[in-house]
Amino acid sequence: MPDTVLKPRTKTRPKTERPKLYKVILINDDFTPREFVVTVLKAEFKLSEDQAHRVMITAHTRGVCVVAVFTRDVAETKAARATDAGKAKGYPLLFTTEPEE
Ligand code: TYC
Repeated sequence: MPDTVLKPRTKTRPKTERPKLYKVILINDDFTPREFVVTVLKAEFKLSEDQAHRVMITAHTRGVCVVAVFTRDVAETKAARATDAGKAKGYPLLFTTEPEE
């Protein structure tokens, strides 16, 4: 077709918003038994015995350890449930959350 004027097409890719992720952090204390920490990590965060043991030891020696990252809701729910599991046994076990950079 002569003199066909083509409209420039700039393809706009719809931006897929990725939800912000939150870290669940395990805090060390002097009272919660190591084995109990491992049990909670396995139950609430689906870690293997090996992974759970490594996370527990890291928190034990360094003071804190990142357990996993989730969307905000999931991170907060899991941190609260894991903290409550300790509280139910009279332990000061604590999990917190913080946004990823
Ligand atoms: N420090 C505890 C002990 O010696 C074990 C422990 C590890 C507790 C990690 C909490 O986040 C923790 N019994």
